[in-house]
Amino acid sequence: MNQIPLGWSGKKGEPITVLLGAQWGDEGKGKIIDFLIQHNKVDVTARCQGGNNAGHTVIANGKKYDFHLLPSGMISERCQNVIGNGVVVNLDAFFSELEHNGITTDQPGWEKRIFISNRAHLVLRVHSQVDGHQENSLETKSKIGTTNRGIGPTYSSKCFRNGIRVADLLGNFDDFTTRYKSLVAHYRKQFPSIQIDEEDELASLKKHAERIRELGIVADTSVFLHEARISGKKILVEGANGALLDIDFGTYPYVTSSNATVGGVCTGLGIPPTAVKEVVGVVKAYQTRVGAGPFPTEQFNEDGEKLQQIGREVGVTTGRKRRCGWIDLILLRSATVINGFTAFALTKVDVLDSFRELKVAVGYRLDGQVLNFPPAKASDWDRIEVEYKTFPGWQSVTCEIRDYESLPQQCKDYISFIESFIGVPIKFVGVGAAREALIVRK
Ligand code: 2SA
Ligand code: GDP
Ligand code: MG
Repeated sequence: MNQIPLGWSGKKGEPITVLLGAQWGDEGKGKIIDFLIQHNKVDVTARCQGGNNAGHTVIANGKKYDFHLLPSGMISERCQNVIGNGVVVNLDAFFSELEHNGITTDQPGWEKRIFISNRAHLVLRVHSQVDGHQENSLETKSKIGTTNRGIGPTYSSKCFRNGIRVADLLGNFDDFTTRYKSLVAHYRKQFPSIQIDEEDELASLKKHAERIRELGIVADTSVFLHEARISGKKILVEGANGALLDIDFGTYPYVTSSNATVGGVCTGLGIPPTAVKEVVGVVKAYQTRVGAGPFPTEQFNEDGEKLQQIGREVGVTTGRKRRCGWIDLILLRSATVINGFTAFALTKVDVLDSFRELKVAVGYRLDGQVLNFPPAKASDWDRIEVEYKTFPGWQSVTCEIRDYESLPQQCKDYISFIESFIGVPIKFVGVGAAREALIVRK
């Protein structure tokens, strides 16, 4: 393992910027991260939670990258990248993602720019199989609609305390084998029909162990981040999924299995809350969700279809169609209460260009009572009545616009309303998928 010397000096260090999804994921985090890396001259990007369930798209250098487990900073040769202890790591996916995105071929020395935490938990084949079995065992209306990547079962193993960490893989392989077999046996008792070729997976893990040992990419990443901070390096944390998928504050149980809100940054990287300065929330100008679960502003009509088609709302990891609806400011406000956003990036505004009318959710009622915060009980969601404010559309093309003032007045009114309702400045406005299709407000 890569030993990083801990130069404890009590120095405060460079403040950290955090970027988080403020809805159900797929807000366009990848694109904003790519912008911030260049604009703020970021030295280190770090993932703190989730695994290869995420799908972050970055369009740059005339190429489309899709990152699932890798931090998006991998495309930038100036950036070092961290997969923190809070991330669950599938090593097959790690190496195939590096190859698929051309990192191993186009970027000699890439291995000097990525560190995996020795405390990160491994996603094993048994976890992926259990993910599928658990979903299949649920009645249709209770299915979560997971990405089937074994994320939930891996976090379950972590909490059950029989999970296996990257450090275990780099230790004595006989000990690792014992732990591995006992984990598989544990799940076989619960799901007798799972099919795991243990010897085959162990052989593959042994190869991975040799490769990551040779590459020297496993480290105590909290020490690495501490050292980076005190030596004045700029760190950007890349949240995955989104606030409404958070295991505690999301639409439970229709959530992912990690904290996608700001608390997950500290626990998932081993950094103190006092190190975090900016918390940028990425917000889509409308709302989407992939997988099952409550979605009060979902549109089962032409508007919903139009958003899906114009916005090309298809899952980056699974290829599933995303459900679509109007932006929900009650949910955005709750995400802001939890995350303390200091700025928003409002993305995909161009997708709304052709709409004659737009709606924004501004109130919830449950059994006639005004609700200021989303319900905690899953069954309450079905009875929520949404109050909307309607806006006229701007019906003109925005994708070439680069300065805020040149946006159509109706578009600025829509943006200003969101901004004043939540009380967080919208600093970035996305008007297209390309790197340059972004308005940065002064
Ligand atoms: P899981 O697999 O246990 O994390 O699934 C639990 C719920 O979390 C949702 N989830 C996501 N939602 C949006 N985007 C995600 N990433 C991919 C993307 C999704 C895809 O970028 O498009 O390709 O389908 C993501 N990952 C997890 C999931 O849909 C469940 O509702
Ligand atoms: P992430 O998971 O938050 O990184 O988002 P995804 O990559 O899953 O989905 C966002 C999609 O929207 C990607 O296809 C992006 O290329 C695209 N995108 C990002 N910002 C914009 C924007 O402002 N306008 C348009 N039209 N597309 C955008
Ligand atoms: Mg995504």
